[in-house]
Amino acid sequence: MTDTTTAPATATAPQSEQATAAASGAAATERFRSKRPSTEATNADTRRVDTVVTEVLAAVHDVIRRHRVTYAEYDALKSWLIQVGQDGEWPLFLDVWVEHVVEAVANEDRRGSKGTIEGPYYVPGSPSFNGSATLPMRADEPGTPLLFQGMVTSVDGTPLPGARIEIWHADADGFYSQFAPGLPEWNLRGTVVADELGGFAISTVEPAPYQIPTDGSCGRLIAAAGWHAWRPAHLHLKVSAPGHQLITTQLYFRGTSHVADDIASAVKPELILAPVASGDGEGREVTYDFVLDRI
Ligand code: MBD
Ligand code: FE
Repeated sequence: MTDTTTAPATATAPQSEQATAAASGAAATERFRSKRPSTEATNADTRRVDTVVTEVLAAVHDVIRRHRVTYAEYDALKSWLIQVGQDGEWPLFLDVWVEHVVEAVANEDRRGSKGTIEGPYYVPGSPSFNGSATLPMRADEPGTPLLFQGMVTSVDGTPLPGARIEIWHADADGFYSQFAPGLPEWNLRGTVVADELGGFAISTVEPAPYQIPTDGSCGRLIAAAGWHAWRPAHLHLKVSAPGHQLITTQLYFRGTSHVADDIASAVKPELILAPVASGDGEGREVTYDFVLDRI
């Protein structure tokens, strides 16, 4: 491993502000708008729109008939849907309850590493490091130190030097930089370029489980339905290399809460890490290798 670098993180928001659903929802909505082309730009085939939308509506009609949905419930739905938009929580809602099926369909032919959902909190362009890095973090960043290392190879086992590993995750309080106030801009976000052997080593801290904000529309739905609001602690990753398909994935931690009942249905057995105590006794470490499918 070469080039161990640590980027200083720079503060962007005052520590005094509270994390609110409206603030992180608005940030996620804004982020989505800025990264995606407008819907007018996608070439929607009329017949496909007809088929898919007709079937979605038929499924809704069927539920209304089977459960004899009332006008009071219909009006409650209308006001809730309006509020989801006002809270900016459409990205959150869709990524928690819909994206996992889109991901399963999109990646069903892959032979390499498993992917899973991206979620609402990816930001492109994080600080870049060569081979081995400590993610940008605060001087007093809370949490158990975690060394996450491995190799990136092609499906035939060929190492992929120069592969890019983008990583982002919540802090030990469950907050993501750029979506909660008071965190340095790139806190716990980075891009690590694999070394000449395809290897990488990333020092960070273990993330906490993530609770869907309770004060917004998604939180109201969860409370109304009597569900829990939790995702298990996870690392988000995007791994890519020339000539290979980018994989978007997440990794979880064995034995941590909600690994078996993720509200976003995004855990797969292959994605559960089992870190061990580090040699230096300071924290934990784990090895995980990424295998990329060819384009
Ligand atoms: C997350 O951190 C996340 O990964 C997803 C999918 C939804 C909400 C919060
Ligand atoms: Fe997440």
